[in-house]
Order: sequence, then C-alpha cells, then structure tokens
Amino acid sequence: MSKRSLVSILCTAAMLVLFAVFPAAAHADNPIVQTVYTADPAPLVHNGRVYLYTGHDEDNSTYFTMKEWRLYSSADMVNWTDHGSPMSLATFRWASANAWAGQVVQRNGKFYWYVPVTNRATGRMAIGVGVATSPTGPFTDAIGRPLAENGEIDPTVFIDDDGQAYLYWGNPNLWYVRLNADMISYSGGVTRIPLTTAGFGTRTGNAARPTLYEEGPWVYKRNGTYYNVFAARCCSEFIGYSTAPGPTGPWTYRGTVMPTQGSSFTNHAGVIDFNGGSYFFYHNGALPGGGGYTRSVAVEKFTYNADGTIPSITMTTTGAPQIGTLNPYVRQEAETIAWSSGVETEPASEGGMNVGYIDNGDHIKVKGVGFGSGATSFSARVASATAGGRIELRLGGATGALAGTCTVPATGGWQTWTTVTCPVSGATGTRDLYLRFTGGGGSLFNVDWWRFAGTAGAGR
Ligand code: FUB
Repeated sequence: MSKRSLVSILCTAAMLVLFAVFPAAAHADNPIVQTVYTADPAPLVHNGRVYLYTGHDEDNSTYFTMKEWRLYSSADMVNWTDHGSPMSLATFRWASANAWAGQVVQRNGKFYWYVPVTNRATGRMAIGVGVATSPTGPFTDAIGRPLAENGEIDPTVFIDDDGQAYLYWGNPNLWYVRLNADMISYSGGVTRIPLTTAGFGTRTGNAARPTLYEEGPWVYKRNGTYYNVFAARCCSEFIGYSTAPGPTGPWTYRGTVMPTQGSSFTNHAGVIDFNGGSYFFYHNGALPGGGGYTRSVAVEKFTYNADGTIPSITMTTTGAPQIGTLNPYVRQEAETIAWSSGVETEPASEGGMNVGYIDNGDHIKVKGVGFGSGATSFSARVASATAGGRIELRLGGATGALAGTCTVPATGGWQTWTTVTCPVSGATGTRDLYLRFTGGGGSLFNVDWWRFAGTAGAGR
C-alpha cells in the first residue's frame, strides 16, 4: 500500500489492534507481500521457482477495484521477488474493468493467463486469455476478444495426463469447456456442472444457492484423484473442496480446507506441490488497512492425509518454512523480500524492479541468508535525486547487530544509478539480514540490487 494511505490508516487505535493481533510482527513473514495489497493467488511451478500471480487491490478500495495483475516469484517460499505488473486491463482492448481472479498454465513453451474482466461492449464479465513466452511476461492478448462469456468469473485451467485441457469457471454456476491444444479455443459446448449438495455441500438459508459452492474454483489432479478447491458460502467465505474420479465429475463434497478467518469476506485458493512439499495459498485482510477490498496473499505448507484428503489449514503470520538458504554472494534483487516496512517497488530503468520511496527508518528483511564463513564487503546499486542516506546491514532484526554501513550519495536522479561498496564484519553462518535505511527527511534513495563479497570459501 502507498505510504500516503498508510499514514492515514495507522491511527493509534489501529496500531494497538495490530500489535495485539501480531505481537511478533517483526518476525512475521505472512502475508507474502507488504508493498501493495494483493488478492486471488494463482501459483505456478516452473524451473525450480514458484511464480505467484495475484490480483491487485487498490489502496483505500471500497469495491473490488482492480486494474492490473501482479507477479512475485520465489525459490525458497519465504523470500519473494517482485516482478511488477506483467498484465493489466490495458492488455485487453475490449476490457473495461475488473481485473479479477485468474490462473496461468504452461503449455508448449508458452504461458497462458486466463482472467475474468468486464467486456466493454456487453457490460458482462468475460474470460480473456493472455499469452507470453516467459512466466514473467510481458503478456499480450492471445485472441483479441473474449475466449468465453456468460457473465461469470474466476477461471481455472487444468491439463490432464492425456493432454486434454479443461477451463472451469463460475459464480453462481460452475462451468467447463474442453480447451483445444492451442489453449486459446475450445471444442464442444459450454457445460454446466450440476451443483448438487452431494457434490458441493449444503448451504442453509439461501434457497437460490443450496450448495456451498460460491466461486474461485482451483482444479488439479493428485494420485489419480481430481480436486476442486473453491470459495464456499458467502459471506464470509471459507475454502471447501470436492473430489471426483474424472475431470468432469461426478464431484463429492469433502469438507473444509480453511475455515472463515482473516478479516476478508472473500477467500481464494491456489494449491501446488513444490520441492517435495504441498502449499496452500489464500488471501486475508491482515495488513494494516486490510479488509474485504484491501486483501493480501499468504501461504501455508501442509501435508495431505494418507487417504488423500486435505487437512484443515489455519492462517498464520509465520507462513511456510524456508527451503534452503539465500546466497548473498550472487546478485540479489533489492525487491527480493521476506518482509518489508515502509518501502514500495517500481520499474527500474536498468531492468526489473527497484525498491523506492525509502524513508528514514524503513527496512527490508531477507530471511535465512547463508553467509558461510563470513562476508567481507557489501555492494549495492543505488540512485538518489535527493541527498542519499545510509544502508545499515543488520543481523537478526531491524535493530540487530550492525555488520556494516554503506553511504549512498546523491546521484542526480531516482534512476541515475551508481554502485556503492562498504566493509562488512560479523556476518557469518545463516542469518536473517535486515537492510535498514537511514538519512534525513523525505525519500532518501532507491536500491536496485545488492551483493556481498566474502572470504575464500564463504560461498555455500
Ligand atoms: O478479486 C475479485 C473477486 O473476489 C474474485 O474474482 C473472487 O474470487 C473474489 O476473491
């Protein structure tokens, strides 16, 4: 969220609530992103990384005011790299509003991003499809028109072992089509999946919607069983799931995955297996100023029960455990973040994103940094249109042991980059690294990337 809104939101009472809810906020790593509000997670595993596609709730939203999608990626499930916005409403010339919940799938070296948006011509929600040759985009409109349109939302795409792909979507109904191998057309009709109480549970008090199915299906296959994990009941939603012996059913309701929790009246699931573990992505309203229209994506690691059923998963502020350690002796993007306070990100003139809008006292936490036998120096790519400031390298906490201080000079522009280097001592073993930024008033400087140098053998 922007600092402007943060200042307006964080009145003393809210701060008190925050510290009551998150007594260990300094150690929290969930929600995943703190620089903007994110929603509707859609994770994709590709080449040893998790690519997390999300929606973007605008600051101070009073509706699902969403104009673009965002992308983050991680190899360790705790330090997430911000890739900015690789697709927006502007990608689809025929779309006018509502960049809502989508999903990306890979096929034949291309990445297809299925999203619901409002069709300007009809005023109805329709399913568009973006395409790119890289998971980070940029994505273009694959067909220049809606792939499907019936006023309903939340596409999920699943490719079965025989190569047949299915596109499911819907609220209040649940639909599917068989996608052709080109992934941008389909054969056969649009089929309505029967919403029976046996298949999708029983909702009480809503004659028009007798089953629990609400929206946000996420369909996948595991050990021969087909899973449909969906947002259930409204409102507030919880996450439920059904299973089936085939991709088109018949579905059997299996119960709750995540109970109603977390200050957002919607929830939205994305489920993956990665590096031998299973992960459940969802959203809540846990950030300051968060709520039903200012949501944040979070993640929990879980283990399937022996019979393939999904255990009940609870929201936490700690999130998933780290896989391995982060290597400080190769270039790391400044926007690779486990937790941040005060900063924002923006596109960088030298490529990718940079961290910006840095004020005195802001910080970035990078978790589980593998310093090995010790770092001797730190370098960072920085720019400042004002007087610059300092990067304090702290270990274990934002006010932890000081391992070094790099001075950032004025460079004459926010995108006028120079590299600064400073000595480091005491950074050994595996530690949480905090880049703490200090200086005068207002915005201090931007950081594009950083890297440590070490003693011989310091690398992992
Ligand atoms: O983010 C807008 C809508 O809210 C999504 O399409 C639904 O799944 C719900 O999360």
